[in-house]
Amino acid sequence: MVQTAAWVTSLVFMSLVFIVFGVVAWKSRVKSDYEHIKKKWYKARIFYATTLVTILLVVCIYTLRELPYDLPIYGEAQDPTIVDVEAVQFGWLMSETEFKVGEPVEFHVTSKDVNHGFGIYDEDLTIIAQTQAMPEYTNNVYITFTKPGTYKILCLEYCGTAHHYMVTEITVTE
Ligand SMILES: [Cu+2]
Repeated sequence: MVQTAAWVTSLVFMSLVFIVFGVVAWKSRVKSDYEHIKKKWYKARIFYATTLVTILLVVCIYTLRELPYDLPIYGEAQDPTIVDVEAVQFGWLMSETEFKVGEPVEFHVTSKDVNHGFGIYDEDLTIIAQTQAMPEYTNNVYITFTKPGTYKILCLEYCGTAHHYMVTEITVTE
């Protein structure tokens, strides 16, 4: 169904392009005075350019003013639980693995050896947060778990022959 719709849409647009090219080619054989058309459409061009730049500026200012996006989602009044995470070939060293629903958690993620990826997965193995685990650098992940359960930490970056063993679990209780 989608494939047929894509085919039909493509054919319609290809025909349109073909027709437009044909008409332009046909018309180009006739000499005519373009001065008034030029004047009219140069004005339109300036109008569209100004409108576009204005819209883009407004959108940019509106969407980028909250940068950086990695700010904690919890309020400043709340004390987050700081968890030190160290990735090693091939496992995870974590200062804490048990959390409560609604408790703001701040993972400080680094690596002892090579680049790894720190990915938190829920019970359906859907990724809910991630960052890079890099040697000599700490990345922060802020998360407040909303559902109790056993979550998995998987390495997201191929880091060596036993990369697939880099799995650990954390538990979240009510
Ligand atoms: Cu790894």
